[in-house]
Order: sequence, then structure tokens, then C-alpha cells
Amino acid sequence: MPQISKSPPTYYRPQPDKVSLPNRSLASLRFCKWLWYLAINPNGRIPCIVDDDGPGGKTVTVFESGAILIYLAEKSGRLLPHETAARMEVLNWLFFASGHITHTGLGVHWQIRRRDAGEEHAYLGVAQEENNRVYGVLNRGLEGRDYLADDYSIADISAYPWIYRWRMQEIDLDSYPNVRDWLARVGARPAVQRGLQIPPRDDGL
Ligand SMILES: N[C@@H](CCC(=O)N[C@@H](CS)C(=O)NCC(=O)O)C(=O)O
Repeated sequence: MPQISKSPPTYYRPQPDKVSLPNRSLASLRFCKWLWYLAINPNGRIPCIVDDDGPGGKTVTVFESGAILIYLAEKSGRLLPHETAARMEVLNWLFFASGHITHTGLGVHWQIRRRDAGEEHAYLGVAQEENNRVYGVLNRGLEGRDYLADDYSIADISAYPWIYRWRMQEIDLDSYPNVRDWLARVGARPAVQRGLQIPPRDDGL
């Protein structure tokens, strides 16, 4: 009898990937419902960071991967432009990733159950339709562009760990050629390759 977890498997972890790409930090899922962790992130999920060396020497606590990306970009002065129009273009796609692309993970739980136990779920069709809509938006956004906001930015970092799982989401990538090319472009970046190996993985996702 196949073992089925009640929640999505811990190895399906695009949110912490977003942070390990630029930051190489990762919390352990075992601890994220413990009181000390909830005091840092009331949402009880990974990732979150505590920077003891924040601006003015203050300790800064940040949860939600999108907020962490903004914090790290501002701290490093990279991957988020200061000029308003360019900055907003990055933030448009960052929030799109946090608000929409993140939902591509919802169907994966049921896809894994179907794969491991042959169990169908009515939600799968709805999830598939929404996932294809999201890939369509990305494909249009990437028309004539190398990266989501022209230059490589935290928007790409936020989107990539989800889209990188396109096989798991049962997406026909050839239908989205701009996304396919962008995936190859982002995936070829040495820092992205290093980030995806933290922690080391052999799950093929
Ligand atoms: N909106 C949050 C989502 C965080 C999230 O869902 N994290 C998952 C891993 S990808 C998690 O902590 N799962 C463990 C759990 O729910 O207990 C973010 O972007 O940081």
C-alpha cells in the first residue's frame, strides 16, 4: 500500500527555494509549528529570516518569501531597481508570482496522490485550468523579453521555483515557448544552479 501524506510532501518546496537562490538559508519544516518559530513567523511556514545585522544595527524579522526577497534585494542593492517605473515592473511580477503563480502548487498535492495511489480528485481539473491560465499570462509577459521585468530580478527568482516544477504540474511546455526559453535562461545561471542544491536534493522535482 503506498504511503500518502496528508499534506503536500515536504520536498515540494518552491517558497524556500526562492530564498535559497539569493540567500542560501533554509529553515527545517520540522520546527515550523513550534512556538519559538511561530513567534518569528505566525504563519508557521518556511521560509522566514532573522537578520541580526539589519539597517542601523537593528534585528529585522521577515516572513513571506516575497517580503524576504524585497528585504534581501534592498539590503544588497541588487535585483530591484530604485527608479519607480522599473521598480514597479519588478513588483508587478513579484506580486503576480506571490498571488497567482504560487497557486500552481495547489493541484500538485492531488497530482501526487493520483500518481502514488491512483486517487482522482475533482479539484484537479480546476487547478489544471488555472495553471494553464497562469502559464499563458507568463508567456505573454515574456514576449520580446529575456526576463519578467527585462533585467533579471527578484521577480524571476520568485517565479522560477514554481515554474521549474512544470512537469509535476502536468504542463505542456511547448505551448508556452517564451516560458520554456525563460526557464532555460534562468536555469543556466550559475547562482540559480547553486541555490537549487541547497539543501542537496535528489527528488527530481
Ligand atoms: N506564502 C508563503 C507560503 C509558504 C509555504 O507555503 N511554505 C511551505 C513550503 S513551500 C511550508 O512551509 N509548508 C509546511 C507546512 O505547511 O507545514 C510564502 O511565500 O512564504
